[in-house]
Parts: sequence; C-alpha cells; structure tokens
Amino acid sequence: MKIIKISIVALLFAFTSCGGGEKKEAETKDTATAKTETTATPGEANITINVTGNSMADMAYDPMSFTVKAGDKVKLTLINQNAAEGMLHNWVLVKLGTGQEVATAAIAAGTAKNYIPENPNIIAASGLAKPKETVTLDFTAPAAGSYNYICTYPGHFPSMIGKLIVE
Ligand SMILES: [Cu+2]
Repeated sequence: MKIIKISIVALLFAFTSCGGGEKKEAETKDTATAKTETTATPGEANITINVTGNSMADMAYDPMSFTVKAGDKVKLTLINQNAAEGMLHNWVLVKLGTGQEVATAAIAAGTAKNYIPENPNIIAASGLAKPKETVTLDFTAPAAGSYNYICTYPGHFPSMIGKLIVE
C-alpha cells in the first residue's frame, strides 16, 4: 500500500517537472500537489469581457483593455450582452496593429471557418457567441508587449477593438 502511494506521488511530481499541459490531470488527482505546482509555474488569470451595446452603432468590448503577465494561463470568458438578432461576436487576439488585415481575411474565410482565417497574426481566437451567449477561451499569454483583440464578425472591426498589455 505504501509503495503504491509513493509511486502516485512520483507520477504527480513527473507531471510537475515536465511543466507541460498536463496540469488538469494533476489537479484532479491531488489538490496539495496542484497547489505546489501553481507556485512553480506562471500564474493564472481569469478575465471576463462583456460585449455591450445592441447594434453596430454602439457595440463594444468592456473592458477595452486589460493586463496579464507573460506566460499566464488565461481563462477568458466572453459574455455577449447583445440580444439583437445578428449580433454575433468573438474575441481574437492579434499582433498589435494587424486588426484590419485579420478582419479583412476573416470576411474571406467566411462562416465555414467561423470568421477565423489562417493568418500568422492571430495568437488566440474564441468561438462565436450568439446573442446572449457566453463562450470561453484558454490561452497562454504571449511575450511581454502590447496586442490587440478584435471581433472578426463582418463589419464589427474597427468598432470592436481592445488592447491586451502583457507585462
Ligand atoms: Cu462583434
């Protein structure tokens, strides 16, 4: 019995040591080990972004900017507060100043790709939230610097743009 226990600890330690994306498994097995690991890896950031307004004229992200640390495991929740039909939104993280290029490519990509084009400027992208829907996105914060987040639903850029600052 004792031997089995030790080997489980060793296994969890192996997860911790390799530092990869195996975290969730370790967390569900042993809370104490998960806590230890949190201190050894970059932090976690839970971010909630609302989309306010009810038309093309007043739609916007709230907040329009936020800050995380490089390497943070970001859990982003996008809440579409719009009730109006056709008000679909997403959250696409792009290199600073590339919003127009990505938004234009998104229209070409169309509904088949949920307006997410193959584009090297895209760092992370959520799915589309229909009116009153919520979508979530997990991503790792990129290197320190400034980035834009945009909605790639046709016609929503440049109204829907924000800035992510990574420290
Ligand atoms: Cu939008």
